[in-house]
Amino acid sequence: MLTLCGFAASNYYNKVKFALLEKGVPFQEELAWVGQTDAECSPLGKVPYLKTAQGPLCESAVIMEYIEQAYPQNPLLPADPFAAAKVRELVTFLELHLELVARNLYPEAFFGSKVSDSAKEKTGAQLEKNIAALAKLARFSPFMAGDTLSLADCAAVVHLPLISGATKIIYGRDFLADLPVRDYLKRMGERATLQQINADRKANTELMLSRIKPKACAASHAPPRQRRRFFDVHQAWQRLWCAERAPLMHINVFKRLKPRMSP
Ligand SMILES: N[C@@H](CCC(=O)N[C@@H](CS)C(=O)NCC(=O)O)C(=O)O
Repeated sequence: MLTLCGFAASNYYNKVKFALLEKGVPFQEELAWVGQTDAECSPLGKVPYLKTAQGPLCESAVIMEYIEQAYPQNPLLPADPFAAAKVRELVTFLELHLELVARNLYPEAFFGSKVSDSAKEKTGAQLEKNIAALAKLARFSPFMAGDTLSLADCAAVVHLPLISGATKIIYGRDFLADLPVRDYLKRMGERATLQQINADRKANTELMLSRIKPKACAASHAPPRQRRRFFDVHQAWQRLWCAERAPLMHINVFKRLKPRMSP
């Protein structure tokens, strides 16, 4: 059986998990926090990675293609080569031009750290341009690529809420507000598969925060700045839970915060 490794607060982990659930492929999950990954499976220490009977695979895009080929049931790519390429185009846009750009904002948006004004300005301009371009490609009718659920939806349901949340917090405005993203996510949220992902993500986020809490509390003698940073992180998550539907995180930043919170 396939084993999906990583943690359920990760957007890239959930992208793969959503595909497995939608396709009805049996799998088990193995918890691997950043810093505790298997270097043989994921040489860069990133999650997710997938253990198969033939060996491990990392990089979510590669994993998705593997699952699609190895388990053709309930396809998430159209049979027609051009239509399949249009789906891949959307995934690339969402990840390369939106999510990876929006990541520049996460340290301040979700982790109580600071992003410079110049970085915010540059990121904002890139996002405006790239979101306008995405609007020309995405259909939302009712799915990202048209009338069929596809790999593009697996990426969209996990990345779009993060981009909305981060831009709302940093710029006071949801950069995706002019696209029918809200309705789309609401519609997608009616799927039992996404409800499961969201519930697991919430539980895993709480677990993740509880892992740093003892350290932060033990650090009550720590400098006020360290303690404040910890509470900022908690507040950001609270804000995100209330603000919208899918708080996820970029663990690089989290990793950087941990040593600072140690006594
Ligand atoms: N390109 C990778 C990105 C995965 C990724 O960045 N995962 C984050 C968690 S959401 C991670 O593992 N970050 C830790 C790190 O980069 O060291 C993929 O698609 O699998």
